[in-house]
Amino acid sequence: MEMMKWNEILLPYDQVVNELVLKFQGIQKNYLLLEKHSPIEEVYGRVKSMASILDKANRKNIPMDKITEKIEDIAGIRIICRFVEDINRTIGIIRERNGRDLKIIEEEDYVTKTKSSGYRSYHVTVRYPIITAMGYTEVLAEIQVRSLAMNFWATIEHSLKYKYNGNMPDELQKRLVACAEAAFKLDKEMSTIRDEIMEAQKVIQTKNNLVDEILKNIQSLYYVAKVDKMNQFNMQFIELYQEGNLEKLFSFNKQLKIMAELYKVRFI
Ligand code: 0O2
Repeated sequence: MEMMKWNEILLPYDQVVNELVLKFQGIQKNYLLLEKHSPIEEVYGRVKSMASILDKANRKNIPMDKITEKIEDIAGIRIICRFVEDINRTIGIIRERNGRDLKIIEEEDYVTKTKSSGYRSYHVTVRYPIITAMGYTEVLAEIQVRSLAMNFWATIEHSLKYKYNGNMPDELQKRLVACAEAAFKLDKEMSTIRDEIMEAQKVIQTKNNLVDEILKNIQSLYYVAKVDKMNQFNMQFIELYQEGNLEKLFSFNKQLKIMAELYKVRFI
């Protein structure tokens, strides 16, 4: 297969990865704005390298003209969740899209059916429609959903796999399986203090959103209020911010809103 053809083959995958990453990041952002716990902690994606595609084709005896049909993870999306419980919620989000902007082809549950390597993750293979400069097409993409601990383990194990090129010493393999069990235990422990962690996360998000709002409100008042008054507000804000008391920050924002009414400024 010529070089140019590869570029054409991989072109839609690049766009699929970008679109899907953006969509899941959008959902994560929604949760943060609504000050709710987001099941999605982080999203990223990649197009499989040509070398890795060829390796897999070789390993699985896939003919060159069947690569896009048979290799399901040329476009790969990884969604990382803070807690194991969030994995199911995230899968629910993906299932909600089924028949809308994507079609689910297959689900593989390596969270409950752990691989012999110790690997845990939930894989959803989807068919995703896309329009590129070359026209309409549909390509396969693999969405991997896993917890932070599962991701930590998989990342380390993956690089070791590369290092040993399929000949990892038995002893190391055993230790990795033990590490996977430790990561699983960590996930279970974290789940027991989930409510407390989520509460702390909510307080941080409320504070971030409030600070954003205050700063935008101060900015709007700058155009109409007296400079001295605004400098005073700025100083007051810095003091309150350093003190970190949410109640005081809320009532300071109220003051800004009263002032906005006086000056007839439209606030957020
Ligand atoms: P990359 O892109 O470098 O991550 P199988 O024949 O079923 O074992 P298959 O057909 O490749 O594997 O499908 P599967 O099981 O869905 O695996 C696809 C991807 O899942 C892999 O991509 C890995 O990203 C991840 N994965 C699966 N098993 C393991 C594992 O034991 N350890 C780690 N770290 N990751 C795993 P690739 O092909 O490895 O490439």
